Amino acid sequence: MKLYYAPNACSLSNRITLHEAALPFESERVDLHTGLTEAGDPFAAINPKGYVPMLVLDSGEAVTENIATLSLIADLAPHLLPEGPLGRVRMLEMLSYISSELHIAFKPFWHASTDDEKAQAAEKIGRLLDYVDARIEGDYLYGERFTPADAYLFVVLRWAKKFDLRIPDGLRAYFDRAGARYSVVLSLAEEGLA
Ligand SMILES: N[C@@H](CCC(=O)N[C@@H](CS)C(=O)NCC(=O)O)C(=O)O
Repeated sequence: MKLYYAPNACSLSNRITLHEAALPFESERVDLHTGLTEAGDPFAAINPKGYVPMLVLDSGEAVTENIATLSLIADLAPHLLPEGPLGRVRMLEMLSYISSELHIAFKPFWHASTDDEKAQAAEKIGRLLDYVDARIEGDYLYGERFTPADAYLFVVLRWAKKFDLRIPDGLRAYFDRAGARYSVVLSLAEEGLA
């Protein structure tokens, strides 16, 4: 399997989850500014969407969209799913919340925007994180098991720290716990973020 990634992007959650799953994979960096891969190929020719993550299976089939790629890894390593009969649904529920509510709310911090837009986004992100904070069930989102949703949440919390946004106390402790995991330490080192 091959992961196309950009350092510090949401693709980091795939790298962390692949390590949690102990699945072998290779990776290739994409420069999102030049649109070129590490090998010098135009990424748009590989993924017309032009963004990461993209997973290419050994069969040659490509999968994009973080919710789909993280779900795929969980399908290959079901021990990563939250426990219980609704485990997979709970994971999808949280991945969707992180992707379509939280992740997207960071847009003004990544792209040109006014101070007012940034202030509104900061307030919204704080509210969205409060919701997550109130639902942490143990060490991680669903208890003691670190799931793909935890990997994605960790990445979003990294962004919140980077942009100096308010992070609820519970999630600060959560961030430190997640950051100490071997899969996370390894992934950060591999992306040159340690
Ligand atoms: N809908 C996509 C969004 C992925 C996304 O926003 N990727 C960002 C990095 S976190 C990216 O590659 N942006 C570059 C671009 O859009 O040109 C998903 O959920 O996977």
